[in-house]
Amino acid sequence: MAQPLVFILNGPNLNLLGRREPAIYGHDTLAAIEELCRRSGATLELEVDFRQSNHEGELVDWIHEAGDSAAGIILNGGALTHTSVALLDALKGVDLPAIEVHLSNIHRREEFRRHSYPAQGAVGVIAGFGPQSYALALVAMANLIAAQAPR
Ligand code: CA2
Repeated sequence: MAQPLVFILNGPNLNLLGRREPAIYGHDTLAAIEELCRRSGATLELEVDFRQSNHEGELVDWIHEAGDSAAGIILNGGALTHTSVALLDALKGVDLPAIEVHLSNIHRREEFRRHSYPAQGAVGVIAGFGPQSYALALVAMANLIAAQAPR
């Protein structure tokens, strides 16, 4: 039987990970985080579609695409987290469980990072555990999907 598909969507500048600001975001590249997600997904029997874009509209399009083809969305909106009503509306527009993730603990940082728009459309938020935030989100997503599945 096909495994449930989870979209893991990453926003602006996350492609720069591992090259700058290691004190905040660590030394792992986004490719290394994708590999972690693939391994965690395989253990949890989830198929992972991992993407990154620097463009808000492309992220909105991918959320819509997930609505047609996926069982759940894990979103690190990057800086768009703090500005994008469009990402929130897109999450609200699809009938899927969503989990917001962040590498850093956004509540320990500048005031402007403490508010998230997409969080209002998410089941929950996991922040501050570095790349492990993604692995923890996959465990939570596996539980959400299993709870929905017909028994
Ligand atoms: O902690 C997170 O995961 C963030 O979503 C990362 C975003 C930031 O704007 C959010 O407030 C929290 C930043 C993405 C990565 O930015 C980099 C910039 C320069 C070098 C490396 C990464």
